[in-house]
Amino acid sequence: MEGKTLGNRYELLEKIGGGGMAIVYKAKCTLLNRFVAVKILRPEFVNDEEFVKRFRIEAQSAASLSHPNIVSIYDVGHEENIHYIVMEFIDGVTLKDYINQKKQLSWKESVKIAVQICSAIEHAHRNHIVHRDIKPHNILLTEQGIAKVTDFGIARAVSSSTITMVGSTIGSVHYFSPEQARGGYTDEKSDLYSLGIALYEMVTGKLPFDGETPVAIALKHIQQEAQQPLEIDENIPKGVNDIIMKAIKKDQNKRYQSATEMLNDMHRVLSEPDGSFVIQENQEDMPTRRVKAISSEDLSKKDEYKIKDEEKKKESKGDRLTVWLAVATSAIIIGLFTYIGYSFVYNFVKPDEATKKEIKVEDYTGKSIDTVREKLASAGIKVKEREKTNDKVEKGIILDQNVAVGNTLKPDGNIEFIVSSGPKMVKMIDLKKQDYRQASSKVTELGLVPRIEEEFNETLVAGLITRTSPEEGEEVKSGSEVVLYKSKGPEIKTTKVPDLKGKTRMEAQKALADAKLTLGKVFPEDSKNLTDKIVSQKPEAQSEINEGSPVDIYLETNTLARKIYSVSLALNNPDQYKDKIRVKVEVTPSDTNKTENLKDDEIEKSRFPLTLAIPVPENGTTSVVVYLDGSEFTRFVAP
Ligand code: 3AM
Repeated sequence: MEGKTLGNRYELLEKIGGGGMAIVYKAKCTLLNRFVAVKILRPEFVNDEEFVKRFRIEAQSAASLSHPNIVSIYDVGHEENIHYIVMEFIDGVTLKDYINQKKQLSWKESVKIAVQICSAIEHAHRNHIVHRDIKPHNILLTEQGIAKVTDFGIARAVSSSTITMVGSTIGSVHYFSPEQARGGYTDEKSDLYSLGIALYEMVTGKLPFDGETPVAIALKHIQQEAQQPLEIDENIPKGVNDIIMKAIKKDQNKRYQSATEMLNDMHRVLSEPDGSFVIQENQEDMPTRRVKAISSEDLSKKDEYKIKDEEKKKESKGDRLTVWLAVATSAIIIGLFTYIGYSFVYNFVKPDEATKKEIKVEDYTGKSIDTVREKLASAGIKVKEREKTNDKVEKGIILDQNVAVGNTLKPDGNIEFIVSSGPKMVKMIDLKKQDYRQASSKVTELGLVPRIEEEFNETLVAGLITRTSPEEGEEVKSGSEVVLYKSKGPEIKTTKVPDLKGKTRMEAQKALADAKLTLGKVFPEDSKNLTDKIVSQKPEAQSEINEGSPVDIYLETNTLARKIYSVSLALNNPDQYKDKIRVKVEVTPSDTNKTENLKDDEIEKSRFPLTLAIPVPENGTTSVVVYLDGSEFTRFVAP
């Protein structure tokens, strides 16, 4: 295969891998001069027409997905017996290889990867595409740590018969939901189950259900309870454990009901790893409850002890408090008396000199440190300062002082002030193109308050941040609001369909681009005898449709190939005719056996002998009848 060019533009460079269903090549698109990955369906599937058809349809619908965590599909095609999908080329490894390499990932890294997979799943589900084969082999990790899910919707093409046919696809059974293992109804929740298993594998390095045969594994998905990740590794936070256990519930109704729900919990667990926020449906049904009932006596005893202990603690705490209060009150009373006594004695005995130098301490709070420092310094007092951030008080204003108002300070005395350094400032970070929930929690972590506003964006999918206010790098007061602009996706505008009839394909493409539309399917699909001329279109010209929608075109089918045979027609007796003669020529080609008028015109007598161009089928003949002024003149068979 290497060296072969598909679709006139994809030059296969090297084989990079092979899954159960297809072989993947690195290729170069010579038209756009970029690397792509080309996935070629294995020959054993090619003869299954139904399979090939579904493969194409699914690949085409998956091609409509555009998301940073989904491998983009560029093209789907076939040539002779080669069916292929052209995809974005990812320079990286599969998540399976990554797990095998590292054995076990940290909970944080695992959740960060799972968040990306889940937002890809969320986007696909919004577009009514269920993956059905989420597994670490189908997730590619770029060097920058970006996870990209591949093979969206393609699993639907793989019927159960093909799964048993190809040994390596059996690998998927480790990630199959119980309903898939049972061959039951699969839906969005099945993808979330598989993601749960993948997350389990990432954090523990183990698969929850394993066995000798695919059937044994499938049975375990259906019947066996998984061991909790926390029991395998106690360092796994409770929140992560709970998310996994909810995602892999046997009963579809007890699982996460949407990717969005699971995504919300995963975002939350990043900042509250040990939180108990994962809502478990129908707790009463949980098998652990009976276990609790058995040991209820023990539990209540323990509780009793605990309560007693706490009461004791409280009591002793109470005793200590009384002692402290008594000590403090006595100290205040003693202090007060000493002060009164001292002032009294002092007023009588103070020397004049001393009065001049001592200063009475005022309330300095709310004043500028510069002014106060100057004043106190001139009285010889040493001023110490400590800075503290304060959201409400301007920089340089005194917040507190360590010597109380009314006390006196001697010339070499000390006073310490706490001075405001203004509000705590936070530097805004770059959040563009990030998921809005992730961006929100980052803003909260910075000590700011996020507010979400929605807006249309031509390039970013719904849910990603388009811009922020304040912008990256700006300094803002801690606790202030940050507006996160969340993309609603491109604004859908409508446009009028241009009339494509009579145009060539190229002209149509240009007219469609001008009207912000795209070229849809070209019919008839497989005919060889096509003229580059459009005969009809769908939707019709002048209809109003969404911008970006496809318009299908129907090309004219070529008339059958003909050779031209010239015959000269001379009048036997010219005088018999007037100046103008009505000439009618009927031809019947042998391949269609349909009689058509080749000519039916008034012709000047002077143009005789008249040359007739008779179309003759490649390997056949054409019967010709000539009428002059309404009566048969001659009939012959050409050539
Ligand atoms: O067989 P390994 O794990 O080395 O990385 C994918 C995997 O490699 C690679 O093809 C193999 C079978 O899936 N692969 C799949 N899609 C790819 C893509 N879009 C890809 N490599 C690059 N870009």
